[in-house]
Amino acid sequence: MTDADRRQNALEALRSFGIELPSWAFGNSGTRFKVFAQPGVPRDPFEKISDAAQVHRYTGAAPRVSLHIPWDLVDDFGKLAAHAADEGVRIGAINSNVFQDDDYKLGSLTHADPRVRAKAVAHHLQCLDVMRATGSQDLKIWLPDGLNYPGQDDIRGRQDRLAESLQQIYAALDPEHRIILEYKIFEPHFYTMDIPDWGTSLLHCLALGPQAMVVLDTGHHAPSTNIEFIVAQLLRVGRLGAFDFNSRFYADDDLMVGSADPFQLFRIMYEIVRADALRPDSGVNFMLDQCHNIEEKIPAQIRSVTNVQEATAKALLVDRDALHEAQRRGDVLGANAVLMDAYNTDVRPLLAELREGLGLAPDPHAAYAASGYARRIATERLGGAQAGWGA
Ligand code: AOS
Ligand code: ZN
Ligand code: ZN
Repeated sequence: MTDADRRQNALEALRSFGIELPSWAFGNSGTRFKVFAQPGVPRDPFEKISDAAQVHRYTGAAPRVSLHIPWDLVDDFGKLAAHAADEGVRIGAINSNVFQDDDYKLGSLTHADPRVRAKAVAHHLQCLDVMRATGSQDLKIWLPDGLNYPGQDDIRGRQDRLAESLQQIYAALDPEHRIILEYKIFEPHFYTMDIPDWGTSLLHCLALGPQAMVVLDTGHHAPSTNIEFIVAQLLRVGRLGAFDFNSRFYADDDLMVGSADPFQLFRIMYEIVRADALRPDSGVNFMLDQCHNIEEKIPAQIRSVTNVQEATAKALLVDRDALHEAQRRGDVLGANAVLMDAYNTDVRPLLAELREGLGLAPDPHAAYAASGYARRIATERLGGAQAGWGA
């Protein structure tokens, strides 16, 4: 395949590549020290979707928005889905929330008390109803459950209770639904989490059945974990359901994807391309899970989308024949050079061409800045409480 052919293939693959945005990226957020308010921030889930739609309008690559229940609770979810359609986007994954209720202090789906477990299961069934009303297919489960002290509870008993609770939720899925199950090494608990790693998530998914898949949040690992290895492994067994993309320097930083380590993002996307998992029907939902504390939110989401697109374009430009040949010959330096050549390519002109082909401005950042939207929402959204990272 020639360079020109690879370029054409990359353009074609990128045309149908979509990244899902989190509704909570558009609300006010901060750290545990302070939440910073920004002018024009959405006052309700409808306005969050309108803001997310701006990102799609200028990138052409962000067609869905994940919701969070109860932060995005509305009386009429059909109306919210219709609003999304009017704005040119769709509702994506529905995130449950079992981390803000006193009942869940010692666990939710793993809790020792059957009453608390039943309440947590019922919350997930409510999320399934939201999925039915919005046309969403993914129920995203991240559990805050875990232990702070050795002996605090029985590690194995908690796994058994988790399996049983998940089974009850799984049994309520419609045929087109999936459970996507996230893992996290630590936080809010520090001795152990109940789903601390991809192995635990995968074991639960395998026990549940084919409609259960693993979510890989790029910020949820120990430093220097080889994340692309996990990606390759989960793809091999057909259980990579979704990403929560973000960037981390230290822990679960939730910063803009690709900002700390664009090379890691490229390596991850190469494994995706290698497995032909970029296709919209591959079953991998490419979501962002980020908060923007000090930077403007809509431009930060645009930057995140373009960062993922750049890493993906580079991954698509890898000369895989040359790489395979070098690997077969045992040419260590040659194989590494093939990968680095693609990584060092400036793909911004390719992405500008992609956007022009879609009828968009070549630079989405400039186009959004020129649109006047930020000024308009700052003036129009003066009344009412602004939505925060939570409600
Ligand atoms: C928490 O650390 C996880 O990343 C979850 O995906 C969580 O639901 C998300 O950050 C929104 O709260
Ligand atoms: Zn996450
Ligand atoms: Zn997280």
